[in-house]
Amino acid sequence: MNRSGLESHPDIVFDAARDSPAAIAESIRTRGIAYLKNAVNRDTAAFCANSVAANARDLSAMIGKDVNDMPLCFADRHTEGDEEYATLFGNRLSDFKDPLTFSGMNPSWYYEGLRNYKIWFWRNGNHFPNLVLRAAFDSILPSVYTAYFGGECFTSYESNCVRYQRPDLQYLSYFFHQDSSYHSRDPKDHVGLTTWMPLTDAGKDAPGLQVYPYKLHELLPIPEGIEPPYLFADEAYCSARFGDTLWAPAIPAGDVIVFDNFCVHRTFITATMTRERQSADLRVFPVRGAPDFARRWNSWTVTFPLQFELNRAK
Ligand SMILES: O=C(O)CCC(=O)C(=O)O
Ligand SMILES: [Fe+2]
Repeated sequence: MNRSGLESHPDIVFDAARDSPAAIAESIRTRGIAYLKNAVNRDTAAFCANSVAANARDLSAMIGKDVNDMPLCFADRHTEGDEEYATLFGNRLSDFKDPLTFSGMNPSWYYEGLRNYKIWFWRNGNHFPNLVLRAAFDSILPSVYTAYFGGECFTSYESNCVRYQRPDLQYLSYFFHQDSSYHSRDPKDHVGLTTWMPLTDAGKDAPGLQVYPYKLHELLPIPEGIEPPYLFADEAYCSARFGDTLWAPAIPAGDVIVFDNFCVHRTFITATMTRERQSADLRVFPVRGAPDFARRWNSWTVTFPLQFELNRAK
């Protein structure tokens, strides 16, 4: 089987320009996953990729550590000229500059206080240009989410992120896991959807994503002797059970993969990948029947059908 081609799984591949949100939602329901071609603006994605790389470099220089997982606003940056990319509320990239300048972050944010520099960004999500959110909101995705959940759903800024994968940062890559299994080991809580959005072409000469493209209903064992909370599933168990069936599509920026909380996946990274990849993860949960862990999140929240809610932010 061709493990990198779209033709090996035609029944879960859709085109955002042609296919209906209902058909896409049905694929996620029955297979746990849908691959959407042409889902978001490719130029915006490419611009955000460069912004993530530059912002990550600045952050690493500030804190003296490599990072590969940052708040969503790390895709926003004024580089030069008058970038025309649509921002969430019409604010201008040139007024924003970059997340470190805008926030006034200094190295103490990383090591002191709550020991998590992300909290300020999570709570202030509504003040950023938010190019990634704007690209997602302008796409078929909100209709897919509401079709899938059959009603209102939301995303909390802290459940989303931009990532950086590079061959030399392989030690920071993600082994087999099911999203949300860090937060809960109760299958009833695993009602959310993840949208994985590469900002560069991925899966060929830059790290991609590898998935088990069939519906699962259970949470996989974590390694023996590990006490939850823990994100990763047992490596040997997953390789033995899923090894031959894993799919790692070559995916251009502009396409996305949407999958449910039971979908087993990991970073796909091989020795021949020489280029770096930036990507965004958006996570959406139903309003009715939201898991407790998602109710406890305390950052800026957006509800679909589209509604901006500031009252959760502290
Ligand atoms: O981007 C990656 O390599 C891993 C992404 C992931 O696990 C996710 O989006 O949930
Ligand atoms: Fe994941």
